[in-house]
This record gives sequence, structure tokens and C-alpha cells, in this order.
Amino acid sequence: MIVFYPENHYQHNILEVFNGIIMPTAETSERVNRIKKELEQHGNFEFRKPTLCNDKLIEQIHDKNYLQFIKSNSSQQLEYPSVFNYTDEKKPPENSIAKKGYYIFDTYTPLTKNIWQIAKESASCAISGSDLLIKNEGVVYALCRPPGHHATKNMAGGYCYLNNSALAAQNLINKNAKKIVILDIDFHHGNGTQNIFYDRSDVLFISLHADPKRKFPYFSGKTSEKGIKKGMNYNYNFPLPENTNDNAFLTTLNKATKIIKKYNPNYLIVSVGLDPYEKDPICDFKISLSGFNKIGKKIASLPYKTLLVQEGGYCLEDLGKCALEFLKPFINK
Ligand code: Q9C
Ligand code: ZN
Repeated sequence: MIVFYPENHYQHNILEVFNGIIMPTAETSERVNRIKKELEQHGNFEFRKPTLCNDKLIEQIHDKNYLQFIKSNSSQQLEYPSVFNYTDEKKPPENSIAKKGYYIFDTYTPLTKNIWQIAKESASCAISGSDLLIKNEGVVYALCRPPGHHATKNMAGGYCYLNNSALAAQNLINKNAKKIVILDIDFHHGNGTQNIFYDRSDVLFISLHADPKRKFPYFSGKTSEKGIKKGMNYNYNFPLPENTNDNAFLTTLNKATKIIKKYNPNYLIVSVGLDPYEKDPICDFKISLSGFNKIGKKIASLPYKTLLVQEGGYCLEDLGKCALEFLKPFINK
């Protein structure tokens, strides 16, 4: 299996502010180091550098002013929002403190000195992966870091800056795909992907995740969020309770695969979070290693050209094994 890997990701090192206190984050460079090492030891994975994508593609998904905001950061320190937009003013502010609260929705996702280059390289992994699907090279894995599914059209958050899966989907649409499914199995709701495609019927979004009443991103991920305008009934959320186990997850995944088959997409993009894992330090599902293998098998049994895009997953100790168990069923698909 071909794997696209962002070789400069190790330069991306953040801290998060929680309840007013700056502290280490779970989103570290060691995450992708562990996954890479495990796949290299297995042997059936070929690592490639992505081709850096065109900014024009990014402008199709993200707001120009938001992109300008992340591109023009020149600070050497981590930059956090302090005051969030409390009005319904839609015009971007001039003030640099106001801007941070306008374009970042939490205190976990700081700007860094090279965030534009870093986020673009991560997105390019997913985009290069989608280009290979067109050439029919089998299933491709984009080992993206930073992750993408929380990034909306115009806001960073949840450790995400550019929406890697959404950019891959748009690239396929530009190259003549008519229907794409993005299936999101990360523990957290993919609020960014939902936001981007909420009024579109050409990209159907399905997310299995922790009930937002209990967990981040708190404000979205309810079953009642079904899309708007042309996108009505092209958005599906499956919020799940604490301690969701392999069987419960697979039962819900079955409902998702029925929706996918009915839509019959040209391509399937999977936002692969490994944070539903039973030992994940920040999550509360109970998916086992063999559970990831079963989830992989179920998704791999679908008859679509498939791109796997790495999102979250924070149990450093077992992250490589989680990835390998999930990926095994896709080798030689
Ligand atoms: N101590 C992804 O999995 N939670 N993002 C912060 C505060 C933020 C998760 C916890 C979770 C973001 C891609
Ligand atoms: Zn997550």
C-alpha cells in the first residue's frame, strides 16, 4: 500500500490551553513516528512524499481571508485566541487579537511560526493520495499531521488547520468525480467536514462519534443535523455513548455502510481517527485492536476506490498497532 507522509511534520509542536492553563497536548509528532515505524516493520507499505498542492484548490474549500490569516502569521511564538467573536458581525476584524478569536474556535489550536507550510504539506498528502486513486493504484493511506476534520471553511480548531479530507474530495470533484462519500470514524465529530459540505449533495458526509453533549467539539454532531438546501439529507451523524464497544460500533457502522451503498459514490474517503481505541488517553470508547481490524474489514468490503486519511488517535504506546490492524484488510484490495 502506498502511504503519503509529511516529512516536515516534526517541526509542528504545539501546547494547548485548557481552563486557562498552558499544558502539553496529545497531538504530538511522536504519533505519526509510531505509525510510520509499525508500518515499516510490517513491510507492505511504500512511503512517498506528496506533491505540494495548488493554493487555488485550497481556496475552493477555505475562506480567502482565513487562508490569508494563517499564511501571514509571522510570530515565532505560539499564538492563541483570547477573545472570541461574540457578535453576528461577518466582516473580518483588523485587530490581531480579534482576528485570532474570529478564525480559531478553541484554545487547543495555536498558530505556529510555519503553520501554513506545515498544514499545506499535510493536506497535500491527502490530495496526492486522491490523485493516485484516479490512476487506480488501489487503496492509498495519507498519514496526515496535523489532522483536518475539525477545520471549517473559515476556522481552525481541534488541532486542525486545513481540512485534508475535504480538500481530497474537492480535488476528485474537480477531476470529474460526481459523488464522494466522506466516512468519519474519528472519536470526535467531524464538524469541519460537515460545515464545508453542509449545503452540497456531491459530497455525502457520515460521522460516527462521541455524543457532543459529552465530548469535544460540543456544539455539533447531533442526529438532527441533516444538511441544508441541496445538501439536505446528505449529512448523517451517529452520536454514541461512553464505553461504545466493538459490537456497538460495528452495528452503527453497518447503518453507515447501507447509506453509502445507496448513494453509490465514485470514491470513498475515510477520515480515520484511531482515538476510539480503548486505551486512548483523551477519549472514552472501548474499541479493541481486533475491533479496528473488523472495522477495517467492513469498510474494505465496500466496492469503492478508497482513500484513508489519518485524523486523531493519541495512545502513543499502541497507535502503530491500531493503524496496522485497521489498514491490514486494505492491503492488496
Ligand atoms: N484537555 C482530533 O482528534 N480536546 N482532535 C482537548 C483538553 C480537543 C481532537 C482536551 C480534542 C481535539 C483530530
Ligand atoms: Zn479525534
